[in-house]
Amino acid sequence: MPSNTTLTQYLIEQQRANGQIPSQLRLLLEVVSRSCKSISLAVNKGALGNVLGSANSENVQGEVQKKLDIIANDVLIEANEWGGHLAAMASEEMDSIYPVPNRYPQGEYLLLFDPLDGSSNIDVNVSIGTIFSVLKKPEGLSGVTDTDFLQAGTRQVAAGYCIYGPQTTLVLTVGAGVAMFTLDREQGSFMLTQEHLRIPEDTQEFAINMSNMRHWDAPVRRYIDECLAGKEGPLGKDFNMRWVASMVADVHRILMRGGIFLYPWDKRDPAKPGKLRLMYEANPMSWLVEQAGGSATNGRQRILDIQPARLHERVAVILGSRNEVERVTGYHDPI
Ligand code: AHM
Ligand code: MG
Repeated sequence: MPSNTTLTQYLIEQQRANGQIPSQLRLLLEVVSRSCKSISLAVNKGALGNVLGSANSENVQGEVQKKLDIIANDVLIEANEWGGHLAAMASEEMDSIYPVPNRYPQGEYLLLFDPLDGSSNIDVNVSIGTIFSVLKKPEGLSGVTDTDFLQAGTRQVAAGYCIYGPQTTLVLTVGAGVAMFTLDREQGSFMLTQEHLRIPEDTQEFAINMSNMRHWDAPVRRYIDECLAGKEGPLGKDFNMRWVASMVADVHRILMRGGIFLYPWDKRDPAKPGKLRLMYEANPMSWLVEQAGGSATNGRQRILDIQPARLHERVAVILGSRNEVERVTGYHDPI
């Protein structure tokens, strides 16, 4: 049901009702949402804006950067550095943290983001998105270092994503459930279109990159084999499969109608805990999923409880409908 509530109104109402959103945090979330509007415009222009294709550079994890990865990163930095609400930012696309320059006032929040998730889909016109997570800078010390960012996901004070798909949609939590806002391009505003999102506890839809099957570990192989066995198998139900290869799009579908998403540890590079990044992807998405009644683990422990050791740390991810996530987690040895 469309409403007349803008994102700004929603945040102010949350501030009044729950004391959930201090004004600096509200400012931060509004600036992030404005950045997402700009990124959405650039994404929509595509070839007309000369924004497609490779930037001929690599990020810290050795991945080739697309032009739009860099444009989105710059938009978020430029919009957020001067407002006085942040101490520093960290991005999947930058080697090190970006402390707010001395010429601007310093705030108490830390912003982390994957500026454009689903990079492999940019040039083929498939949904992509921006994922963000907000932490508070630990009190006491002046200046800001990497260590200030190394906080477990349970310490997030806000998290969300904006998906650039058939609609541009912002999904947000500040710890009081999950709300969804759709960009009204005529008005230039994000309008509240759904509140209190709930993920059904059961599902018959899984999302995994099946081409990696031969590299999976036994518990994940067992679970997917059981899904594929359908009604006649031990789970007693038929499953459907989806894999967009944009985490934002797969998680969005799960928030809308349930499902289970897996990007598990695999044997291709045994030293690598997973593909997805803990701080930029897994933590914000896990908090959203939990806030909507779902569950998120790395197979052996709750993702939000993981104490990060490094900024660009990777992690295995299993998230979505609670009963299925618990089932496959139960197939793993606990830590
Ligand atoms: P990115 O942040 O560089 O775009 O990589 C993360 C993406 C996720 O959005 C998606 O779930 C996954 O990588 C897809 O990986 P694969 O191509 O191995 O299926
Ligand atoms: Mg990503």
